[in-house]
Amino acid sequence: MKDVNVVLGDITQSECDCIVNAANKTLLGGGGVDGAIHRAAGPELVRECATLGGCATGEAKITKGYGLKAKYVIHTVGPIYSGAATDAELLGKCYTNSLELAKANNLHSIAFPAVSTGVYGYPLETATRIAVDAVSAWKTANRGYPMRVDFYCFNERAYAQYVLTLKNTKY
Ligand code: AR6
Repeated sequence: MKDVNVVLGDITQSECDCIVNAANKTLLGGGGVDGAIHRAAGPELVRECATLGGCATGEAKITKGYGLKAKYVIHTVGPIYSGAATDAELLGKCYTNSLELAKANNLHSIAFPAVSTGVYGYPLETATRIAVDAVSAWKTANRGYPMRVDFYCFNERAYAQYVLTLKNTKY
């Protein structure tokens, strides 16, 4: 897919215009990538997050990036994996709504973690397919708006899964 990359590494080091946080509904921080982003951004981030009134599953909200290299953080809340049909729909919405919010703010590069695949238990293989398909559909619908997408993978297994999924996708 044009302008889509798979990166093995720590998303807090990304120099994209915005990075996406796999947050929880409170937006007040947590473990995993959420904890890492808040640590790297510094305490101003949680102060801004506290003014946002939380975030529903599948939705996204934007803040500044403070101490991060990225200028903005887009906070999205993935579904807690349950096996229900709505899981996939909600996870897809996380990607689509994050991309929409980035575009609404005139941003042209975005880094995503593998939302819901850690603490929230979403099986990696399915979650990767949903992430890639959502980005692909959004790019098709937004032809003419340049947007670089970096999928950040925190381990070799996730990296291999993203590379394979992108390879097996027809655009
Ligand atoms: N850079 C990139 N990816 C990372 C990093 C990092 N620094 N750290 C972890 N990952 P998780 P979730 C990967 O659990 O499943 C939090 O407590 C990790 O390997 O961070 O959406 C929130 O507050 C995994 O592949 O997010 C919520 O309560 C992916 O990021 C809850 O966890 C997501 O794992 C959200 O759970």
